[in-house]
Parts: sequence; C-alpha cells; structure tokens
Amino acid sequence: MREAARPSVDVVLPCLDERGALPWVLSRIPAGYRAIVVDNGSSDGSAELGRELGAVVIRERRRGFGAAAHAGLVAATADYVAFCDCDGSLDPARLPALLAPVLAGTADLVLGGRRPRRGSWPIHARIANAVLAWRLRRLTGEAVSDLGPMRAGRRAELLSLGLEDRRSGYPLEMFLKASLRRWRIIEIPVDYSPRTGRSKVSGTVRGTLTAVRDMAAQLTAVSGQFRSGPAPAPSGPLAGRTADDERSGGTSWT
Ligand SMILES: Nc1nc2c(ncn2[C@@H]2O[C@H](COP(=O)(O)OP(=O)(O)O)[C@@H](O)[C@H]2O)c(=O)[nH]1
Ligand SMILES: [Mg+2]
Repeated sequence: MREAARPSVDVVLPCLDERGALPWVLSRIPAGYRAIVVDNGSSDGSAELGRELGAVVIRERRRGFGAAAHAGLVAATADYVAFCDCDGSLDPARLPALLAPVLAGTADLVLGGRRPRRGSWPIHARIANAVLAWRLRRLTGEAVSDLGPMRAGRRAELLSLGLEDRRSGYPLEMFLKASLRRWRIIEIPVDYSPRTGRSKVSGTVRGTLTAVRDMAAQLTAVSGQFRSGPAPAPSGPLAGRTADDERSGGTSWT
C-alpha cells in the first residue's frame, strides 16, 4: 500500500489528443511506477479515458510539449521521474532499463536513443535529428546519437535545472543544462515505432518549423557557455524545487 501512496517512479506522459494510444501506453507502465498523464487541452476525451484507466491526470492549459512535460515534472512526487511520449511510439516497459543507471547512482540523466522502425519517422525528421545529434556531440562532447523524449532522472535535480522553454525546446534545454552542470549523461537504445494517431510535431510542417526554431534558440542561448567552458557542478545539496514550482500558471489537478 505504501507504494501506491508514494511511487518509486513517476512517469510523465504529455498528452494532446492521444485517445487511441492511451490504453496501450498505460498498459505498459511498469509495476510500482505511477503514470501522470498531462492533458494539454485534448478534445478527444483523453483526460477522461486516462482517469478511467487508472492514471493520475492533470491539466495544463498552456499549449506546448514543454508546458505539458514541465507540468508533469512539477506535479510528480516520486524521487525519480521518467518522461515518455503518449503516442505509442515508445514502450514504457523499457523505462526500468533507463532508470537502472540512475538508481545505481552511475548516471544523472538517461536518454532513450531512438532506433526507428520502418515507417516511424518521416525522412526530414530523420535527417534533422542526425544533424542535431552531430551538432550536440561537437558542442558538448556528450556521446548522444539522438535527442529523444524518453528519459529518466532524479526529480529534485531535474527541477533544479530551472528549465524555461515550454514548447519544443524543452528536451534540448534539459540536455544542454545537464551537460553544462557536468551531469553524467548516458544513452540507452529504445525502439521507436510508428505512432498511433496524428503527429503534432515532426509529422506537420508547422510543428517541424516550431521545433527547429525552438531548438535553434536553445543552442544560441547556451553555446557561448560551452565555448567558455562548462559551468562548475553545483555544490552542496541540490536546490530542489524551483520558483517555477507553484502549480499555478494554467496547471490544475483533476
Ligand atoms: N507537439 C505537442 N505535443 C504535445 C503537446 N501537448 C502534449 N503533447 C504530447 O507530446 C508528445 C509528442 O508529440 P508528437 O505529436 O508525438 O510529436 P512527434 O513525435 O515529433 O510527432 C505526444 O505524446 C503528444 O500528445 C503540445 O502542445 N504539442
Ligand atoms: Mg511522437
């Protein structure tokens, strides 16, 4: 019973009209983990379905992947937090493999490096992703092949990064700030399957342009800091929750 009150791992699932994928995604959440579906204004009944299927559902009114992901991080209470898309492209059953190095204390941030199956990625997304990963390797020295949305870390440390992007730059900002703080970042391969339902980012021109713009802004903002050397690792106990924590600003529990 204690485990239900305080899960070991909270899984943040940003969700915008993912009714078709939710049953499979939630059925794949590992035992002892808690699913937090962050409904980002769905009009297809995702929030109600998520609740029916036993997930914690919170609402985030501000649109944007980062707004949804961050609202989930702020709502989480477990010591460990994982992120996973809610579209059926990534299997939550893989999460314990990502958590293992964090739990063992050998990594601070674990990224799921996507290994695309046939049909899971339009060609422009595949190319853009490879170019981005190459730039990130050069800039940061981290051995990453992909900047995927599936990841795991410690809640207090993730909050202490003070992430500000609320759209498509959120995963990149997390990676860059973690690298600047000299976090131990590792990548673990994860299968990437064709999503269920309609894509909101890489499958649309508007979503792709927004993602490119958001990521370019993140790179511009921090690349100077990498050139002048990584920031020293924070000393003393990590700050824990940030000023961004208050659950206002559009997030509400349902
Ligand atoms: N793009 C986008 N995705 C959102 C938003 N809110 C929640 N999401 C979820 O974020 C995840 C990633 O979006 P997705 O459309 O799969 O992006 P793609 O994988 O690049 O095609 C999905 O689970 C979406 O439902 C939002 O405002 N914008
Ligand atoms: Mg997707």
